[in-house]
Amino acid sequence: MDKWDIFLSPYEQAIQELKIKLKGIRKDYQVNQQTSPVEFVTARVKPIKSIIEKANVRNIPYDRLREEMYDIAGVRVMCQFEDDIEVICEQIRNRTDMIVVEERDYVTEIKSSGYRSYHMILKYPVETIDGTIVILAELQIRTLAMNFWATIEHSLNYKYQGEYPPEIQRRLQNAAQAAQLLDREMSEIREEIMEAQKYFSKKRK
Ligand code: 0O2
Repeated sequence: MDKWDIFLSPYEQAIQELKIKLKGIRKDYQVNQQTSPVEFVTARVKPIKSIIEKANVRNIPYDRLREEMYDIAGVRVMCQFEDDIEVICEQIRNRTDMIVVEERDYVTEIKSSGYRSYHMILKYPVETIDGTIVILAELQIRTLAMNFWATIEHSLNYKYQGEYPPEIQRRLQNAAQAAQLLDREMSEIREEIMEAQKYFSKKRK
């Protein structure tokens, strides 16, 4: 095993546990016959190449990575409606198995790129054979529309490294506004949608 495998092992464990716990919230709402604010959950450990690149840009030495790089473990929760974000945040804040150390509200404070999402930095204890290791993890909470935009922009950014041709830049800004409008429109008919989904899930049973 090389040093990266050993270093990343608690992060791998953390994302698996966090995924199960966040999916558990969804299940809990369902068994209580309530509509879940959690639609689906994804998680990843940052690739070694990206960790090294970010550490170089931010001047973070290897032995400070655990303290200073908070998104080595990344978990993403997608929801249907913008109001669900706050419901999920409250659930997370009230838990005793993870501690929220920072919150970044890019839903209200939209990034200049057009990016919208709610971020929480968590302290999460991982039990290992050498004792408890407390790691930092980044939880991103966003609607399906926010996720659609961010996923597309992320892959475009990979190609253009942030240096978008003006036409693409303009279209991305338009798409960000369209995603925002979509969230707003869906929120307006939220009750109708939820009723329909309740009816649909009853019928499937
Ligand atoms: P990946 O591939 O997702 O890991 P800071 O300078 O500390 O304020 P930092 O560290 O970039 O900024 O943190 P921030 O702003 O909270 O964002 C971290 C993550 O949010 C990013 O991780 C992305 O996942 C997402 N994100 C932030 N801004 C954008 C954006 O404009 N477009 C998209 N698509 N995603 C964004 P990484 O490490 O960039 O990437």
